[in-house]
Amino acid sequence: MQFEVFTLLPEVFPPYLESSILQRARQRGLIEVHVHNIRDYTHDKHHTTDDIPYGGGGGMVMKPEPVFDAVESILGVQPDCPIILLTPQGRVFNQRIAAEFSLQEKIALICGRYEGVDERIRTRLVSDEISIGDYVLTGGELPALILIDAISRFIPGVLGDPDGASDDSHASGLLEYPHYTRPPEFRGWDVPEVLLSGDHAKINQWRREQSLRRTFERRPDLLEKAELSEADRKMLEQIRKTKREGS
Ligand code: JBB
Repeated sequence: MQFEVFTLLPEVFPPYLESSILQRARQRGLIEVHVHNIRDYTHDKHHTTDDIPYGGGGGMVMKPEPVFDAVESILGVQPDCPIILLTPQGRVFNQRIAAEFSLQEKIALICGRYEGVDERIRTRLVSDEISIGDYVLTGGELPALILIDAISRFIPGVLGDPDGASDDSHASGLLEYPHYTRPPEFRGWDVPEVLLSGDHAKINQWRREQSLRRTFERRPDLLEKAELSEADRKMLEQIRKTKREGS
């Protein structure tokens, strides 16, 4: 899969892309990330990428010409891949959207700066607007890296194991159960007995209960869309009951 990134801060991408899993994915040819500096597509002496807003008011707006020129010179004038603008005005990104984008051969990511972009970029160039959450950032670069990371994990081979992204938090729609590793006792704090028992049926049952309990306590909103078995529903009813009794 190919990511074409358009940004005024190209230097922030390599350090993250050169580390760990994404580096390996790139070396194996599973993903390619091409970062383009929007400033290279300006034509004036000062390489201007922003301007004051029509109608007045504060702040600066990203000019349309350099963004259109950059995207069109890389993708052509009638691009057939998604062209994503990272913006707090977009649909909120999640695991389902990541999985959908991972089916694409190529996607473009446009990183806004200043107080936002000229509206014609949204309406005449961009196909999708995506937000990573309800907070304000100084630019779309970190959101773009988050999309690259979350989407790449769905590409077969990127995680290096055949199970891929299927076992994660959010894959089943539930939060993960608690994880422990050695030592079995650390500063007097023990690993739960069941995990040392070797009884895998019991371990799986314990983990499922923990996932349900955590999701109920921390993210009850997720339970509405989670895939639950009849046994899960019974377990949840138990969890709800013990909560009501205040234990
Ligand atoms: C950015 C977070 C953009 O597109 C907008 C907008 C509003 C305020 C600031 C910015 C800067 S770029 S991308 C994700 C911020 O409405």
